[in-house]
Amino acid sequence: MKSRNPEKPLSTNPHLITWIDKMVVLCKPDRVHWVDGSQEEYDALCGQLVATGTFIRLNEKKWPGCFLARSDPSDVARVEDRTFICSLSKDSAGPTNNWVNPFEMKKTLRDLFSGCMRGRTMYVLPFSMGPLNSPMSRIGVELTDSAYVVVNMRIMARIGRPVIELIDKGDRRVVPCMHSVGAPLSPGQPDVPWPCNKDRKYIVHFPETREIWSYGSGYGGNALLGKKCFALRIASNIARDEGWMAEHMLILGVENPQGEKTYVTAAFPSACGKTNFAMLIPPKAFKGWKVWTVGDDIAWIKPGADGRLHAINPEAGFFGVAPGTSDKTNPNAMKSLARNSIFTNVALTPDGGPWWEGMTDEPPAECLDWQGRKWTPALARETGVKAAHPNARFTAPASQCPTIDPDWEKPEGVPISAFIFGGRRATTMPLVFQAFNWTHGVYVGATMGSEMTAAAAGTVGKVRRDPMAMLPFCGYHMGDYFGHWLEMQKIVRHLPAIFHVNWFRKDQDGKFLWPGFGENMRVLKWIVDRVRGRAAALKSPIGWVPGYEDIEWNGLSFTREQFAQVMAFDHEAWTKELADQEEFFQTLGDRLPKELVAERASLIGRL
Ligand code: SAT
Ligand code: MN
Repeated sequence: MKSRNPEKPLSTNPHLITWIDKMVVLCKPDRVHWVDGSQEEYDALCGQLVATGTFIRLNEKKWPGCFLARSDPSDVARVEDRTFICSLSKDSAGPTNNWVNPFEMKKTLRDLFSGCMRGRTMYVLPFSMGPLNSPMSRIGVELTDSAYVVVNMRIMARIGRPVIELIDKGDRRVVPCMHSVGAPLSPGQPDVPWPCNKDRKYIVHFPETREIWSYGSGYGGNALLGKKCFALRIASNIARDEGWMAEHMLILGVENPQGEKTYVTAAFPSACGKTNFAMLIPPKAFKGWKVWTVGDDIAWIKPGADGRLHAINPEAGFFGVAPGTSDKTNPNAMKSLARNSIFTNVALTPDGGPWWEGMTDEPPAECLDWQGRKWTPALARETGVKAAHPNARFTAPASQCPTIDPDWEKPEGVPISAFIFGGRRATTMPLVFQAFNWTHGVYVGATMGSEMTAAAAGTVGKVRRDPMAMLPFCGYHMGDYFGHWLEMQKIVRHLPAIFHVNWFRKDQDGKFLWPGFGENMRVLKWIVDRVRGRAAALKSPIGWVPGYEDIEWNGLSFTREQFAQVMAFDHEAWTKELADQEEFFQTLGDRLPKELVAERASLIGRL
């Protein structure tokens, strides 16, 4: 059968056209639409989503260009148990990834995708991860039957015609990304606002052939394939092969009153405050200090000609957690999402605005919850029901962030001086410490732990090992990934210093010991001063730590005792921590680099 595509292809690339033709035959969409990425097309698609009930247009006066979507209650987060790394050998995927033989999986997918787009439009969505003119950028084409995905991807990536131009030059490898919500329509069957497949979801990666196939979900990282699937799982494979790093890290620049700028990246697991940290506003006492935002989720990091590591943000937007975001906690995020943004699974106020827990001091007297049911504060008190889903998200253009760094789209990226690791830990981990050296830093990242959040389906609150915040995102064997980190010290002349932070330590009564948010600037300043050789530190068994005097306290009353508490070294907790770390290391078998075994031995010695 020849292509059912009546629309003229935007590309002349024969490989691309052949692949699309094949996929049209497989998926049998009613129509094919080539996404040009224009404003007119975006507006038309949003209009269509309003007409089909997927989108609700928000109050145009208060929320210009904004829409609200409610997902199916079964499709609200990433599905890690349905995420697969189908490398040729099981061993390459490693014990932390689900693996299925790629030939078997291809067969499964072929069956699933057969006719899966019946009654729907297949959108041909070309996208670039990274600025179009950056040598560090990578290109993909997502074939999707979801218009919701197309409009979200237009915010999250560079899409459309300019990307086709790059593809048509013919010298760029394209990552093919198949996506279907897995809900074909028979003739005359009415559509639902959030089509998905409740029972069968597959988020599949083929590292060797660099392909992504996603079926059954329309939500976030499951469906916006440029994000976690490409920019982390596939890119981590490419990066290992080519000697760079694809990391789950925010990127920010700290400018001091003298105008000196220092860039750092930070790896925290999903929903642990990366967006807040990336948009931090220094406390009043930090006159003349500024924090600039480069990215809030993913960093592609490559050795530059100057012997330093340089990072780009492969994304163009923020897909941030809404609950807890407010003018107090993150005014820059609030300004970023004030217009031209898409809200998914938040509540709807009577005057046509979005709302979520923590957005305002006073909840609205009444609203519709994320599933469109009536919600009141009284009802919430009685039943505990939330107005917004805990993993409700905003999709907002990065260019709208008031603190977006003037260099955020610089093709060669920004030079990185420090890597920061951190998790959500009620106990054990101090506010901050610095690794003794690169290898020790890799050990610190490799042993990271964090309480689980609503960003993934699963148990919320349980501590799990999440090395470098990459557990759900590393597209190959975690032991080899640690090896790659260690390798980097052989190819990078001026390595960043490595730090670990924990904003979430609690006292015996469950109260946070550290105020967090803007006050994190005090820790950030110490980090910057350390890498600039201006701050002192004390040697502790776990790394270099600041003394009380080494932190700037101007404007915050935080006593020596409080500092001692948030920095406290708890021998018993660390004994347990080490046992837990060891249990994780054991799962990696002989792929665990010897250097990390040695680091562990010296840590035990120091304790
Ligand atoms: O993967 S998502 O993009 O849905 C969000 C996250 O988990 O960080
Ligand atoms: Mn993330």
